[in-house]
Amino acid sequence: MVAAFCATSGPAVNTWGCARAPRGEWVETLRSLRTNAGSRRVARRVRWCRAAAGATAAAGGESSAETAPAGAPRCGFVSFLGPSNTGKSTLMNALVGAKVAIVSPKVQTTRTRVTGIVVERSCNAQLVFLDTPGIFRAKRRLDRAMVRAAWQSGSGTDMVSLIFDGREFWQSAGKLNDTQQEIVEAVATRRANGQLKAHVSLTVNKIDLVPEPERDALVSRMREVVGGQQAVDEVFVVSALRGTGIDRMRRRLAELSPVGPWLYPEDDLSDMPQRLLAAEIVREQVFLQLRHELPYATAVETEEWTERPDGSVVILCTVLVTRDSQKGIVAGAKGSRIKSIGTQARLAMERLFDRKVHLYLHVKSRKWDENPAHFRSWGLEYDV
Ligand SMILES: Nc1nc2c(ncn2[C@@H]2O[C@H](COP(=O)(O)OP(=O)(O)OP(=O)(O)O)[C@@H](O)[C@H]2O)c(=O)[nH]1
Ligand SMILES: [Mg+2]
Repeated sequence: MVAAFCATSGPAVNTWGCARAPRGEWVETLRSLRTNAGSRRVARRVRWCRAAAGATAAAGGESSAETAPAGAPRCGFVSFLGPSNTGKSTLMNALVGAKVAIVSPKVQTTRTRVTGIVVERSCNAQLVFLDTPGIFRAKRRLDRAMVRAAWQSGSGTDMVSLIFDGREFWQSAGKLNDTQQEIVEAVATRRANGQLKAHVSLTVNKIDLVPEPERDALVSRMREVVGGQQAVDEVFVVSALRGTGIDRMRRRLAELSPVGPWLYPEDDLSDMPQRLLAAEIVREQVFLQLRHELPYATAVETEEWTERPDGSVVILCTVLVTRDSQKGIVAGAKGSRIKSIGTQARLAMERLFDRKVHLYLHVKSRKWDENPAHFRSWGLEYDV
């Protein structure tokens, strides 16, 4: 162990830097986060959730928007699929109205499926979003596992949304890049052979980065290129960062949700265990504060979570690197880097968990990227 650092409580500051929730009400804390086996495969999970709630409406089943009695509760699962860095996690946070997924300007930030839950009152609907790792040409084992998890996320959900970067499309003069093309073709093929029955939408994100006069033409072009390949039913145009188009998208997805009971308590914003969320919060700071390849060699585990009688919580997280030589870089001069990571992470945790947090960070070197148990704990397959 090179560094052990305790970030004790200070003034609570919102360090999330996420767009203000466009649904009008900013949800400040994650309440009733429940523990579950996050590693369950998506299709099984959706089925299980529905069975547990006694739901009768199957994904894409008979109880469609058209035939449902007015005001009947709805519950819809929506998975996101898209290249890395297109704003999937930012979009899910915006739709949910709270920060449940970590975000960074670096590619491949999200490593597993992350759930975000929200209620859309106008349709009496609960929406369950599955944010996924980005699709990219994966070489390392972890990358391959991430990409596979992303592809699997669409199975069994009611809706799939392809999240593409509008500015990138604009900069490429209206051509899909290889990854976008691969996604569109895969979706079209799966739809054609009946493997994918979900409603598929295309979400053009980062529209704020496209000059206003160009936007309509860009969206028409994208419809043409993607719609022409039988891949999508509908197009949403949004800026997840600015909140543009988010209300409309949430309402529409709620309308498309099958009739059935809500599967989570009304206040739930995610079903990720708190220990996993704590680790993710530290990992976000690792991504934001460390440079070059180091974030990709890093994983974070929560080793201890101890509730104190005064309501505070003691959390011990370990930052894992793959080589001894990387420990010093994570620690920084006189431990300054790990101290800064700890301070920012602790502030974010206090905000999220709505309580005082005593955060201890250790840095250890371990071949975590060759450990099947580590993959399993994140719901990822090892043998890919
Ligand atoms: N300008 C602008 N930036 C955005 C928007 N949405 C996301 N971003 C930025 O894009 C970067 C990537 O966002 P993420 O939400 O982490 O993207 P992601 O698709 O989840 O990335 P991976 O998890 O790596 O696949 C961050 O710097 C975001 O702030 C948007 O609508 N407009
Ligand atoms: Mg992400």
